[in-house]
Amino acid sequence: YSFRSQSTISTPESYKYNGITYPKDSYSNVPSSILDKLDRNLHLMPSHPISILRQIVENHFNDYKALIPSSAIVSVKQNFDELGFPLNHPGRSLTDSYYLNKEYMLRTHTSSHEIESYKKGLNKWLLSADVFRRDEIDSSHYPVFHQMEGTHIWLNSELNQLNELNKNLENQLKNIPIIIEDETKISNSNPFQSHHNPIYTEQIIKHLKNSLNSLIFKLFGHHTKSDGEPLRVRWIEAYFPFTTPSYEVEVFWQGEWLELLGCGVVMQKTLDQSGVSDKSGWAFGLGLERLSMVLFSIPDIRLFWTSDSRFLSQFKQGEITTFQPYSKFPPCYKDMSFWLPQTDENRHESTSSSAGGKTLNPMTSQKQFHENDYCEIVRDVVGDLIESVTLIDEFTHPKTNRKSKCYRLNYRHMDRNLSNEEVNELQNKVQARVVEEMGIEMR
Ligand code: FA5
Ligand code: MG
Repeated sequence: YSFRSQSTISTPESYKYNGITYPKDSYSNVPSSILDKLDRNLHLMPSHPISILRQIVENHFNDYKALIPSSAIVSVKQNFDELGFPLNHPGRSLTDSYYLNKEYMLRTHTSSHEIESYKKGLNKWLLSADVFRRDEIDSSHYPVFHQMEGTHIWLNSELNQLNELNKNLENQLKNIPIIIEDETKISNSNPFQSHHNPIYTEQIIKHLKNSLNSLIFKLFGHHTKSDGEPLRVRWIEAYFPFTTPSYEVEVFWQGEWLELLGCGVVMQKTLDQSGVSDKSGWAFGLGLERLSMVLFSIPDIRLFWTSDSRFLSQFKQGEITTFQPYSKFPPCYKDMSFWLPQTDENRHESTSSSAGGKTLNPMTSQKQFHENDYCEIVRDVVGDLIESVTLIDEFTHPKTNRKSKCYRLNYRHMDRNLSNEEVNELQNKVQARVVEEMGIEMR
């Protein structure tokens, strides 16, 4: 792991948003194409699938306060520091996150709003927003997606009510065709918090599980009835710096376990920082795209961003309906083979302190190849016409030790045919940019 900078991708001269200017520095890596996404607010367009799902979850948890944060720009403090992310956590890297500058970034998760929400004195709330992560390119990854955070906390003096609350929830869950496979256990690797009364922590965990299981049944219930097979839901152990114990929930869907959300018992330190040391409870963070793709049968994550009415007109507020694909236009792929930059990185690496995680120098080992940097340039040139970028070959020259990679760029327009000339032109542009900005050499 190293804290590496991406290449000089086309970023605006300076970052201005809502009348605030964010001076650029060596961390700045938000391309204009991503900034343009800040005002799209898919989660607020009434009959967009992301928003439909948000509203269904909000209706399910109808006594929770629904919050919408005002801006995707948060401080690094909010997104990472206050939540206990160690300085060398990979999520902080410039290859994984978007920074306006050293201090401000695009939130990578809705947990970045936990503390400000607890500070409002709210005990039960849901918060939905767009989140931003640099990532690979395929049908389920897009640099912007949506999450919903949810929490329920109680005054410690009220935790004795939990037993009763759980009984009620368990009664509601009684006769539903859902198989819950609980693979979690109490263990040292996923510990309770030392100052918590374990009897109450167990009740909090039960309440978390009951609440989320009932949501999952609400969302998937109608699917299970149609094919007669009971839905399988799995709880597994997880790790997050801001919860312990921590869990992930998966559903068995079309032959695979699909991760829906992360959750856990809120770290007391988070509540202390929010001025509510006398409370404890649970939190979860749910991926809205991932759930929508399953529930509405949406095959490609780019479809959420289309303005084509053949997509948008299919959905109605309050209803989960199956997407009817309109004619898919043919793909067109082009391969690109290149030699990675010849670096003296081994020498550099051993003298640099970045590996220790203390000095975060983004310029260190700038020439190292990272796939996210490559994908970012592809997205910057090609926009949503790129469907996937796949590594299809990799090899090291036996004599020179030079490394080579071959990527297949799969182009497809959602709404029309692409001509071969058009794709060639795009491919050439990508090629010119990656050669110039990543120091790689075409083969
Ligand atoms: C988080 O982001 C934590 N903040 C969740 C959390 C909240 C834990 C509160 C504890 C308490 P994670 O990176 O696993 O965790 O993302 C949470 C969910 O977002 C995933 O389960 C998945 O549904 C969705 N998600 C994550 N990455 C992507 C992606 N690249 N594309 C689409 N959905 C994603
Ligand atoms: Mg996860």
